[in-house]
Amino acid sequence: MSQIKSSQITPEHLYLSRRRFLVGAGALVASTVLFGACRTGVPEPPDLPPPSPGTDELGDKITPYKDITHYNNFYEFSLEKEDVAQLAQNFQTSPWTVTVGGLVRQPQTFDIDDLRRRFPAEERIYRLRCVEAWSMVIPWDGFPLAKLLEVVEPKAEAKYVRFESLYDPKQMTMREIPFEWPYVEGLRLDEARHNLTLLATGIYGRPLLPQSGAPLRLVVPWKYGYKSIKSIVKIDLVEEMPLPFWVNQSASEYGFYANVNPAVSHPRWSQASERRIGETKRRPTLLFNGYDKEVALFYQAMDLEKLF
Ligand SMILES: Nc1nc2c(c(=O)[nH]1)N[C@H]1C(S)=C(S)[C@@H](COP(=O)(O)O)O[C@H]1N2
Ligand SMILES: [Mo]
Repeated sequence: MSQIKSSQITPEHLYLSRRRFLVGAGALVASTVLFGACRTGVPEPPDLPPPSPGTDELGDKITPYKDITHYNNFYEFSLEKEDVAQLAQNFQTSPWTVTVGGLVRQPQTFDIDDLRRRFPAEERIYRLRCVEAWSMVIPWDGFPLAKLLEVVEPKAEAKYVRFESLYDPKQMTMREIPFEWPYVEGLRLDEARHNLTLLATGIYGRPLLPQSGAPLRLVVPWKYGYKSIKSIVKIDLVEEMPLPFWVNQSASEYGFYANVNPAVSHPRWSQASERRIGETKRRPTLLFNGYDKEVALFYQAMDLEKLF
């Protein structure tokens, strides 16, 4: 335990500015508990068997359910990955609506239950690579974002999709931190329409838990995890490039595209390798997180050093 560096238990996004947050958030943040430690008040997750075949298409093992649901980045609740599950356990995810509008012919507000009925979930086993250089393999249940976009009929002027998370300070515990809420993300329309781009409603065949972004979250497997915005309430088709939450906090460190790229370092750490949760040895990071065959065409003419 004593060998665990503070950099491993501190969100890398905030590593240098941690003191500032400690002052602001006080005891909540100071009560850091190492991953795997026993917590009181957190319902123990079941030990679910991973769906067959138990691996992704590269043969990488599916991450245990407990790790997927107890090591989370969800800053609306906490900066501490091990605390999110507990702090989010009473988050109200029903009733829930998602409003889809902007540059579309058929703007609509969808009830989450109608969405689920209308777009039956399929299973997608994807690698999730956080910009902090840890990763997991997650069996999602969900439907392609493209199906929802088809229903609302984007207009010709629509170039990007902008996503917004719920921000409800009555329920979300990170009230004092100096971030600009709500959490916002964006994709280029062609990226949004790619078949890999998923709106997830479940994990391991179970409905999403609050810590994972219930009841509806985006999953874009070839991009850093911060693009995969949680607990979505609003989706807008827009003409201008949206300003994502992390780009707004620190544009020199986080880009709009956020494509996983071992050759382009974060200014404070290398992206050449990663720590797969459950493994001890680091493993090399793959270009576009291993989805290069599917998405490389999108970025052929782009300078990925500049448009990171
Ligand atoms: N609303 C919201 N969405 C979010 C985040 C967040 O803090 N708030 N964190 C992002 C980051 S940095 C990552 S790595 C993934 C983590 O997803 P997971 O906790 O399900 O593994 O969620 C992303 N989506
Ligand atoms: Mo992340």
